[in-house]
Amino acid sequence: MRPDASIVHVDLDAFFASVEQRDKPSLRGKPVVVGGVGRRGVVSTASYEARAFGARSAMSTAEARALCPAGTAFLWPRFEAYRKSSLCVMELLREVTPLVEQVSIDEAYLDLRGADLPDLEVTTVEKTLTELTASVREKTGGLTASAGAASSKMLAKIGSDFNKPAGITLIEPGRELESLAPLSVRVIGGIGPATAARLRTFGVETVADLRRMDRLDLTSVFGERHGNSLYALARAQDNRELTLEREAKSISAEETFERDVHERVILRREAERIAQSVARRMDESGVFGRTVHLKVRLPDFTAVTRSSTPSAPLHSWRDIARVAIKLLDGLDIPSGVRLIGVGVSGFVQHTQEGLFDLDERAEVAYPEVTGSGSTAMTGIAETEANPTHHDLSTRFSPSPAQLWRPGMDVEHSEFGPGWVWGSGLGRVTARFEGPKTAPGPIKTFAVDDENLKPGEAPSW
Ligand code: TTP
Ligand code: MG
Repeated sequence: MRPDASIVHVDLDAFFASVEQRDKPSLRGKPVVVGGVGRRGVVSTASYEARAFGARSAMSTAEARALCPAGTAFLWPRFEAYRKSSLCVMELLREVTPLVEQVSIDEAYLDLRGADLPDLEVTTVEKTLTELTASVREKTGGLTASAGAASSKMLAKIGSDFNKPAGITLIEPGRELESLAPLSVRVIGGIGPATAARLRTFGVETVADLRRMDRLDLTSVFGERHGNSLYALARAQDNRELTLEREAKSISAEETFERDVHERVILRREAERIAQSVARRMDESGVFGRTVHLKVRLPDFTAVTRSSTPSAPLHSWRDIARVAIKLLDGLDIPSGVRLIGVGVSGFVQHTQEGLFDLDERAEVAYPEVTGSGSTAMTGIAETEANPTHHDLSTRFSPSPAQLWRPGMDVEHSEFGPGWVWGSGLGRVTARFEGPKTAPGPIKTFAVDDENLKPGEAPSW
């Protein structure tokens, strides 16, 4: 523990949902749920308005739908938009101090010892946090951050969580234990619902209660490692420094063949096998990757590389293999291949496994000719327009290549930029507004209307 509150933790509030509300002015102040919107979808995050109804990260979207009122927006994630905002915030943090440890897309630790400050007194640190969160709000077009400052990482993180959203909390050096004592043990990172429930059976609710437990009791109940760490955390013992080295920037694997391979089928199979090993390692690190790289070495040892960045981050080996094989199919390799490699870079940290394990087919708004059952509307239109019967004739229309997912950015040749509000029954409804406009008009088009195209994440 440091003698000063020079460790800061910054975490954006309802990050994905706040970006949606910034970019879609008609959703400001309204319940917004971001995640997989299909039958097996999982909530990534909910706006604070939706949290009031009980919607939470990691809950099934079906459950969130049951909890939230009609008119709640259920949107697919737009990673490109989140990444742009995240980059902007991380840049601002690095202006305060070069000592920044980014821990996820919306969260980082800062070491103020690297900042250009006259001192590290409580008032100076507080002023720094106020200015920092104000500049985040200004430079991101209105996103809010919460921040905590303290003498250790553990306490800085507790601080940033303490007064969310848009809260600043400084835990005064020397008063750590007394600040922590009345709080629920759940504030301590590493104490999840299971540990908390177990502790409750011993009458432990607060950190003060936890401090009354013997080390021996803790280790006999929770095991040596976990028990000792609980003992230390209850005493705010945390000497971790920031980890400044970036984690691995890419994960890749390659295979050299015993002979030069000409057969595409073998190359594709090998690409799949390598994708599986890459995906396994990504899984172990809990990351999704944005860019897939393919490397091919020809018999004369020249290397050919190609890469592709799909619109959403990938984590399943099938998706990685699909992109790699597409790259492979685009190569002209008459002389055969000596070596093939597949890699993934541009990692996004995810706390939750299988989060975007999307059931693509469940999301296709227009069933294929062989599809059974009726067409489902997806998106907000489902709750707001409440279609009572389905036009079965759309079942027999050719399935369009373009999937209009609720929330995605679009561009219309006449109406300009907007986003998909809902789709179904051969139609797509878009709302034409952006971060810098007032709430805009809603228009409906045929799904194959040539004037409507997928758009880019807007600038704010
Ligand atoms: P968090 O910072 O945990 O959550 P949050 O920013 O949405 O809300 P809070 O105000 O409580 O900080 O996560 C950041 C983003 O990461 C979140 O907006 C969406 C994504 N995420 C998931 O995709 N799945 C999850 O289970 C969690 C917790 C977050
Ligand atoms: Mg957050």
